[in-house]
Amino acid sequence: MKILLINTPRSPENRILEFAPEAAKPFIHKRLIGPPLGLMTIAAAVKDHDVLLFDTKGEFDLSPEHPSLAALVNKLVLEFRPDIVGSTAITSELYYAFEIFAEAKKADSRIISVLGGLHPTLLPYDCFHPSVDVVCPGQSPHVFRDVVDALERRDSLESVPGILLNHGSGLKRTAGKPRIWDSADADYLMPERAPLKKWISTYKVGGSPDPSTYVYTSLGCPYKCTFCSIWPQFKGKYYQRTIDSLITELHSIPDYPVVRFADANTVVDLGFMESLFDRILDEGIHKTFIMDIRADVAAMHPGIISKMAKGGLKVVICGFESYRDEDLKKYRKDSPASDIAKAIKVFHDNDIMIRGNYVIPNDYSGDDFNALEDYSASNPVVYAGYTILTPMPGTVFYSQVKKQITDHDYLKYNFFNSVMKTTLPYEKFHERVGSLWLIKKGKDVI
Ligand code: B12
Ligand code: SF4
Repeated sequence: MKILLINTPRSPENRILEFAPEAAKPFIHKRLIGPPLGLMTIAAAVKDHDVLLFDTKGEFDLSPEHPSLAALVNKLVLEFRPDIVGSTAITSELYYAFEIFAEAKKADSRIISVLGGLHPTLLPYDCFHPSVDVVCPGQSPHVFRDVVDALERRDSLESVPGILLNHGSGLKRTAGKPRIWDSADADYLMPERAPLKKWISTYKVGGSPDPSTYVYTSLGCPYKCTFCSIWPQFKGKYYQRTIDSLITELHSIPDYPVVRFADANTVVDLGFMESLFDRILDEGIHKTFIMDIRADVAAMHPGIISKMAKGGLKVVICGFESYRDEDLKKYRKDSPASDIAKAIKVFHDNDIMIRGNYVIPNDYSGDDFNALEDYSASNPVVYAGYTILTPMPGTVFYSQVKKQITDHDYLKYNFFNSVMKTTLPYEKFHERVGSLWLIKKGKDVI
């Protein structure tokens, strides 16, 4: 079968950038960079077929004068002539997946479109659209494989358990349960990186001259923060990969001196991380590592941070979220604000750069902004990020504030736009969030 996998472009909606003071604009995130790990894993599941993986994010970064998404898809379809087109979607990129499928079908009406990813996992029925034939929720490379096999055999897709099929009037789940698939351990699939060579120069973060790739050491998260999409995606479970498989993968990616662990929360099992970094040191693996670590973990376990620093950990992304314990309790962060200063010290003592992220709720008053400005300025980090506390569909926070949501345009669900009524006037609110980015001047994004 000929399979075309297309990564969605980014949503351009960014009210923080739009309303920020000019001086702050250079420091605000414009784009996050990196290869599409989910689709690379899907490509690995069907690699004995003829697969073309196309990264529109990389393409648009490489060629700022790029053609429209529609023109690009049209060209790809006419040149490659796929039987199946697959795409992936987080909430803010769902409409682009619809557009990709619609354009593909316009170019060739025989194409079967298959959608997967985070949003279809959390809200599969939300993906009902005339352009979508099949929805594959969950970690579903094996399910995708079953879909491809069924299409090749010309079997009905009703024979594939665990998918949703478009019946015209709605999506309907097929009967039966999909096979059990252990994405982190026994069934781990080494992502297909070779097809992304064309865009490798765009996968550089934080001013690094070297490209980076994503590797996950775990899936899911054992914590239950109300605003987070990841633990609902994995139903609260946490799956750890094996050290041997990680070491094999790290040895297999010489083109990528920078490795960003794509985990939600990398340091959960301290013993595992100790052993992993022992092996990294023993095997002479020299990489720059970037990972997400909670403030409480660094505050309580400085030893593991220095061990990882010796093994190449250079950048940490840390969700500070708020300077106030009452907010952190409300978010179920399970870490007091006092851990922030302790964590910063531990990271700095180990020469680790921190991207500390604060989330700004829509009910922030002028005084709240002033207090956060003071707090952030007295707890400085190399990069600080300030995004909007957004009720992502499928999260606990979404169900808590559902009635207060005023904007249902998914393009705005990327943490850069308030989708609820703000206490300050709408423009002023975004301007104040934009001004916060001046406090610590990160110049690029991670
Ligand atoms: C890597 C990553 C990225 C990468 C690559 C994503 C891409 N596709 O291009 C980059 C850096 C580009 C990125 C960007 C953004 N991201 Co991001 N990203 C992640 C991260 C860290 C890991 C995702 C991952 O690779 N997981 C591992 C893979 C294997 O799992 P997966 O993607 O779910 O794929 C599996 C299944 O879903 C399924 N599947 C996936 N696709 C398909 C397709 C088909 C056809 C099938 C059958 C199955 C299938 O099978 C896959 C393999 O098992 C997550 C956080 C996390 N730890 O989960 C955030 C996350 C997904 N990102 C998020 C967000 C919001 C963004 C941004 C909007 C952030 C921003 N404000 O800018 C931007 C979007 C673009 C931009 N503005 O620049 C949110 C999404 C929340 C939501 N509900 O929408 C997350 C959850 C982070 C968070 N803190 O909440 N991101
Ligand atoms: S915000 Fe971080 S710690 Fe909280 S549930 Fe999500 S991934 Fe886990």
